[in-house]
Amino acid sequence: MGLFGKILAKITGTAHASAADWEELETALLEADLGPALSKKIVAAARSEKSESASQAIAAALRSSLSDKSRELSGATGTSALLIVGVNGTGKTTSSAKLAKALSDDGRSVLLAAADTFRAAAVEQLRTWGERLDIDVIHAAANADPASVAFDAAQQALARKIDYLIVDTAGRMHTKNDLMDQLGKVKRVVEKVVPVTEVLLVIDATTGQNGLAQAKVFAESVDLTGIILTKMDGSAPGGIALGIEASLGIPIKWVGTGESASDFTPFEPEAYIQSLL
Ligand SMILES: Nc1nc2c(ncn2[C@@H]2O[C@H](COP(=O)(O)OP(=O)(O)O)[C@@H](O)[C@H]2O)c(=O)[nH]1
Ligand SMILES: [Mg+2]
Repeated sequence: MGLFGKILAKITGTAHASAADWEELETALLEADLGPALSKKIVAAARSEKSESASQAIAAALRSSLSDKSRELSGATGTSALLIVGVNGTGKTTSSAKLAKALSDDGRSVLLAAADTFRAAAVEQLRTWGERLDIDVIHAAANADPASVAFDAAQQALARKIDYLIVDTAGRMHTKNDLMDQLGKVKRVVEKVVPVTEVLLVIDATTGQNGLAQAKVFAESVDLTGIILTKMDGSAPGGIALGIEASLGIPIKWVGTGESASDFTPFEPEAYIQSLL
């Protein structure tokens, strides 16, 4: 039984769900990280229906809260650059490697760029992934300018006729403005060489509403094209996916479900809704 299964069974089974039942449903939705506005909307949708169809009404409300934008990864003819952005620890580096593997398994040529030059360990981490996956990683010495690493990588990707350049970026700097300026600069220099077809924000599902707040900050500063939702294998109730799409309208494109390279799947809206119910 999914997250709301128990309370749904209760509401659906009775002729008249009580006020307490509706409250219980709203609490269950809040606990699942849907956020207050969306939880209220879904309860209202369910209450407007007869009890027998309450679960269909909820499914419909959940479905309509998801983004209707394409979840396909967009690419250009020739080389496309994908920027991976987000707060430290959310899973940017791991997701960059996972995405590289997914595209490579799909027959595409891939190059990785280690543009989080603020921590030597971050560069090493991506290089280790590259060795393991047999995918080249463009890197520079620690503390090099991230934009120059990205620019160099873009030139190499173009010269080598690579399909996808995946740029792993830094997640923290002195101030939010520094970070956003840096991301803007990385994007601009890459665009001088190849089109940036995706800016993917990585969100850690276990951070709940805090992850949503982070997403809003990034969405205000950079044009995000999609989300990679990580750590969906953990204790996260997973409702955050709905909260994000309902409030930002940015489609979740990929989901991380573990620490190994193959723990990565495209987001399937219908299967996701069924798992919640
Ligand atoms: N369980 C789980 N762990 C993950 C997932 N994605 C990343 N991690 C772990 O989260 C930690 C931070 O990941 P990292 O890629 O270094 O984050 P970054 O700072 O954003 O680059 C690492 O220990 C990863 O193995 C996921 O989908 N599931
Ligand atoms: Mg990293």
